Amino acid sequence: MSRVALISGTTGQDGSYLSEFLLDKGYTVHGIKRRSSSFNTERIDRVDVHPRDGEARLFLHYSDLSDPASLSALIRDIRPDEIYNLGAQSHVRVSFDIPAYTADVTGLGALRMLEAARAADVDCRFYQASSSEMFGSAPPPQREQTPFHPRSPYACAKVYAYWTAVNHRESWDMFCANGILFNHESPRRGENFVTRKITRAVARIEAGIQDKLYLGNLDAVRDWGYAPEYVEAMWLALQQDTPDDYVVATGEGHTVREFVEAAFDRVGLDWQRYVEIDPRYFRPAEVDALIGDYTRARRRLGWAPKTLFGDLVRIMVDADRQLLEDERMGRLVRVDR
Ligand code: NAP
Ligand code: F7E
Repeated sequence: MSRVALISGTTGQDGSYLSEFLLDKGYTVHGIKRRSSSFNTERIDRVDVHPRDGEARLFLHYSDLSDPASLSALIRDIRPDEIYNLGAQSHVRVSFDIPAYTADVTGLGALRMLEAARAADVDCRFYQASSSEMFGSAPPPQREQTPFHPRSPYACAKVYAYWTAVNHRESWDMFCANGILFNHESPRRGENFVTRKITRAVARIEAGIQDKLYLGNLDAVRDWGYAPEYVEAMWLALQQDTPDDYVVATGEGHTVREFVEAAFDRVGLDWQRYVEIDPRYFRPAEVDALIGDYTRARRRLGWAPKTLFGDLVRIMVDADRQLLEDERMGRLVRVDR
């Protein structure tokens, strides 16, 4: 019998990579997709039938983290062995514009999933997608023991979800693990996060169809890793004998300015001719520097990052150049590029 996983946020960057990872391991994967007025399954359309045996083992269901009845019904029907709660309003800047919605989906959504699992009385393990944003203004390097100091409605919601998972572990003896993941990127990254915004702009500027790139704070330091590697850490966190919380990071910090410079360098352009600062992209409260210490993940999960900053920039710029080329040639465009 194949193991059964339920993923919220299946249609997002991490959800799509995690679905592929679990299918490769022989899991049956159930994903939550939410209703939207236009297609939102582009990232996982390519994996709806698993290539190994031609048999569909990825199933998508309409539900929503704001809708407890549908979550309960789904968990009761599917009876998953593992639940990965990746769904969220995940944009930090946007969370200042829609704070109550962010708290509801990103914070209370975790509680709804946990309570639905508890009410269904299924013997399952629960992964909560926690975030380095919870550390906020705590100075680097940040590790599991570092006190949280959230700096946005998004980060506050993630702190609530983190403690709710810990509380379910302590109160109800549920197997709940938090992955405290630092920024991780890929060609599937949403286009309004800074790395993808930059790599997409570099490809368009090189092709002559964009002339400027408007950005906010170039001094922020982030620890950027490669998303396909980070989903393995999620899975590993649920394969341990006892549940715990893990920082997942590269341990390297770089400024947004360094990312810009490296991305323009890749195509032989001088970034200073194209980048302008637009204060609209500044945040009411900024997180200045996030650099993770992943010692616990390395020791206990045997996990370590393989793709570091320079390779990540290259992968993303090259993917966006290829995507643009495919679009211009009218070729079938796949998210994986
Ligand atoms: P993402 O690409 O923004 O994906 C978010 C997913 O959540 C999407 O599938 C989205 O659906 C879904 N979602 C949004 N609102 C929902 C709702 N009301 N009900 C159900 N699903 C909903 O995020 P990601 O980068 O893959 O990140 C995955 C998780 O890890 C998120 O919880 C994020 O906060 C957290 N995280 C991310 C990072 C990072 O650097 N990427 C770091 C730490 C933690 P649509 O496709 O329909 O929008
Ligand atoms: O910003 C600066 C911005 O939006 C990174 C999410 O996945 O990782 C992500 O959150 C930095 C910030 O990611 C622009 O001010 C400058 O300092 O790419 P970002 P984030 O806020 O770090 C964490 C770990 C998560 O959990 C989140 O879900 O870049 N920045 N100029 C800009 N950022 C954006 N988006 N756009 C700009 O124009």
